[in-house]
Amino acid sequence: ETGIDAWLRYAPYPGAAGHKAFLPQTIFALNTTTTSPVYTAGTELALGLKSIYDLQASVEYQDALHYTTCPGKHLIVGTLSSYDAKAHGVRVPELIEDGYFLDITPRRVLIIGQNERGALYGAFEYLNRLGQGNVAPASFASNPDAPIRWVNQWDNMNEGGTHGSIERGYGGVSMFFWAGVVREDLTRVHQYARILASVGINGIVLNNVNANASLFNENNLDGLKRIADIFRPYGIRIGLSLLFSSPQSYGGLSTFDPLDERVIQWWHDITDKIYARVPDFAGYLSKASSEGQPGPLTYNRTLADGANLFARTVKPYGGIVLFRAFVYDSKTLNQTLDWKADRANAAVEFFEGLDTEFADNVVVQIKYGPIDFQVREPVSPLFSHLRQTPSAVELQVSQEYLGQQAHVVYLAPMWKETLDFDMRIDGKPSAVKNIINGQRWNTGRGGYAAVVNAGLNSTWLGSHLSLSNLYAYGKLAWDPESSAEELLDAWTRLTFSHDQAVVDTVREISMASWPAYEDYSGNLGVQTLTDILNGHYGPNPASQDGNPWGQWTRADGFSIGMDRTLKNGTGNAAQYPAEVAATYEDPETTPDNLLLWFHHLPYTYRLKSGSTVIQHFYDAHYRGSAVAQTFVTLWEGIKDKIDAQRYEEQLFRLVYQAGHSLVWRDSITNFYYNKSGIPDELGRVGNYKYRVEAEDMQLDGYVKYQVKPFESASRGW
Ligand code: BDP
Repeated sequence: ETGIDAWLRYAPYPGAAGHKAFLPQTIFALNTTTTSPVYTAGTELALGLKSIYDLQASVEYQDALHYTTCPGKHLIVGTLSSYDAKAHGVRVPELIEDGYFLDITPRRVLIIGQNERGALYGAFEYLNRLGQGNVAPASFASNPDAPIRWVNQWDNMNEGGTHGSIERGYGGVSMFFWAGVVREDLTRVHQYARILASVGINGIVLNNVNANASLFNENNLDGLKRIADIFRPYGIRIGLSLLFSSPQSYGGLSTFDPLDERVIQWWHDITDKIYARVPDFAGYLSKASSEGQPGPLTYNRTLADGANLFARTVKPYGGIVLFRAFVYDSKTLNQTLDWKADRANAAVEFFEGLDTEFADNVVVQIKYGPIDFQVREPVSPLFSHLRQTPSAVELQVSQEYLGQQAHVVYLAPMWKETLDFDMRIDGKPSAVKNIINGQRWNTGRGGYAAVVNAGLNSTWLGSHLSLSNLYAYGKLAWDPESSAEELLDAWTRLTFSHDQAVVDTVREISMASWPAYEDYSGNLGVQTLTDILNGHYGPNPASQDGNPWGQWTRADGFSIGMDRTLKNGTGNAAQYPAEVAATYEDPETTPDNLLLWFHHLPYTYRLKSGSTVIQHFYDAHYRGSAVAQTFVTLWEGIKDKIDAQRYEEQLFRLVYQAGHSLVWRDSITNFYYNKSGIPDELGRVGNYKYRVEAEDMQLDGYVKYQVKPFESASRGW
């Protein structure tokens, strides 16, 4: 198996024979339009029944149910408007947009969506149960926690190029674009739509946030229509990232000032052209005035001026704008000159005073932490500053700083920590999940975005195990109360096998993976300690200081960490609501795992665990990499229980991860040993007598190479 069907492979269920009596033989899908989600649901249900239970159900597509009493065991899938519940004596619980009612009895299955999309979600939920061998009666309504459940692709246009790259994509080239144009063959888009819809995703931004305006040429606009047509039967609407300076760089105007009439008109014209082709276009995503990207600040306009410019163009069509809070000015960050400079402060500072200024169809999209997708960050303080403006959390399925799919890192536990975190705004319960779903302020509703960056690789993301993150993302956006373990177990059964040993093994590896990665990469909130200058991949703690991105550790010979207190540091702790601020202001009350995020402390500082900072570094790195070694053995234990192709491909990655975790361990421990001069109490650091040095080997076809950073090789070569 290649992995291409992800968790929708509908593998034959081992106990199929005994279950058949409970399954429908006829499916009534209440929409005859082949491009409707309800029609899709009918086809998908038939496929699942055939594939999982070898049951050839017939599908009857009708616009309204022709029968008062349906014959035989049957399934009805429709919407509140196509299915006359009252006439059939059915009481449907309250449904909100995209929600569904699933009623399974031994005689019939009823799937009623609040809308077409909801019906499709109900169908996928039913199939999810069937795939796990669950045919038991059930009756419940399920409503999404938030209306925005989007994925962001960072696919490049590669205009004038010869390929279709994806920024921070580790699963192959773009399925949408190739050398500046929309691909002719969009087969994979169809498969991707199916996977996304099955976990409740309802929107997708197709192109890189570092956007390119060539999407707007007539040919590409027609291409967008083709893409939207593929997503529509799956209830997914497309959106686009915008390059703020397009009116000038692409449109030939002399300005891109968001308040200039010509600029406004230009964006209206473009938007009209898009909607003429894609009437259900979801809206725009904007990265502006960030990391060298043009934006409203170029003209001394506010971020709200920028967001509202786009918001007004899509408003008549019901579109929205996701305006990213990832705004900081890398040029002004200069750590050597200004001890108080702090990129973590930027978002709150830039959005200061703007809460009342945004148009009502603007949602601010905020990365989970104040810096950038690190292995451990506190929740972004901006979540507590927007009371009138809806917000969405931005997560990253693409493991940019987290091993880039070469390392297994199951992210649901990390995301849940973010979503559950209580900001205590005004001293009242204010969990992030209840801020983004609109409950906390009772204003607009925001939601969820995740950078996914799936590509043409048959594994979609680059490795088989990383797909659990996409599954869990969709499910958590639907219901943030879901348990990380339960999601994982369901995913494993659907993806690999029902065998309990497989389920247990994948669980053991996955649940240990984020803590292990944190242990062997960056501890105590010091950030991931990857190479900052280039790929964000392997260890390079030296690159964490003296870079223009403000990802600093401020490590010297005696101490380490960013002082973000109000008292002595950058004041970042004070950007949080009072109770949280007080916790972070004092090292005694700051949780150990964020200690160096908020405080600059001697290597000899004692943690709550009793260990010193430096000894914790050493211990954690040895512990984490030791855990990574167990992944290989665990995986080998299920060799005969899953298909050979996926077994071998994943094994290859786990062996690699085990090795790379040692590179991580030795690099980081060596680096801080060299810096601090404090030896490891257990005498491990710097002691590499077991190693075979490449430079001692007889090399044929290899050249000697001085490794940078030097500490990544035991003797530098
Ligand atoms: C950083 C990525 C960069 C993105 C940027 C963003 O390294 O490729 O453009 O975030 O989110 O993490 O805009």
